[in-house]
Amino acid sequence: MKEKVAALTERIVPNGRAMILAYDQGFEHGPRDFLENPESRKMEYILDIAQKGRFTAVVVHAGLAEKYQSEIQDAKVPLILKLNGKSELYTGDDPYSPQLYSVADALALGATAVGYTVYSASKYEDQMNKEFAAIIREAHNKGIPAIGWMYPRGKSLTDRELASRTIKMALEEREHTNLAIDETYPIVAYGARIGLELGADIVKIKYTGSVESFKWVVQSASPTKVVMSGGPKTKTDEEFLTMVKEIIAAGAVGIAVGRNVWQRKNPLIISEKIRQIIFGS
Ligand code: FBP
Repeated sequence: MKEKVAALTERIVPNGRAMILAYDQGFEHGPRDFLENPESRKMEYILDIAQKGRFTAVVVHAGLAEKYQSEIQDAKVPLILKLNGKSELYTGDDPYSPQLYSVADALALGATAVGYTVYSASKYEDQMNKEFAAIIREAHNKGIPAIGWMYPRGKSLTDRELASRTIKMALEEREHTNLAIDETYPIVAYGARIGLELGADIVKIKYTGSVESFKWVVQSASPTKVVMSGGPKTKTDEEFLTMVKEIIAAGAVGIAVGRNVWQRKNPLIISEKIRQIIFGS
């Protein structure tokens, strides 16, 4: 099964490089993300970008995967099925994203890999670690890779009185950067490392703002592969492309991006520029 997992990982990360199109935001943020470019509300539009932009995979929840199963197959873009999810409507301090679908569902829908978000630092982190560990075990037994959205988030990150040593390091890092606490390298590296310790094949994480700090994050996760999460649309293409250049220089295999592609007026232009940086062609 190890060989099968490696072969499917290679499909998403051909020649050690990945360019994944994320489209789970309709659940995580709601349709407000589509207002910027209303065409982006349609799965057909996203699949067209994925195919013409030569993305190495597309991420969706089960509802879209089921409704567009044949279109996804025709587009020949590997599917990553997101197995957990939560909306932004509940705004409590400590997030929990429950498992909603299984590895078996993913296989039935023709997925090449499964994805799961872990909010380390939430008071529900144990529950998410347990669910993700069970998913990884089952995915690997069935021969498919598992990808962790490793996003430390929760009240502990901001409660100075209870701050752990890692959080104190993060607070110090924040003193001389403009980063949010969950973008500082001690926190991002910890989340990425938990992904490795749980057995994830790829982790999707936030950028830490510099090549040097991201290098440490990539090294902390190794041999688990690292992709950068896109984040909100930047003001200019250049701003986003610089981040892509920096994470590649730091040793990441690529990106898993949504809004910075499909919220732009011409998503294929930025896709091509991203491709040049990641694949050099
Ligand atoms: P974007 O490139 O649009 O940021 O998408 C990456 C992603 O991880 C999505 O897969 C997910 O829906 C979203 O970000 C989560 O965003 P947030 O960090 O706001 O919860």
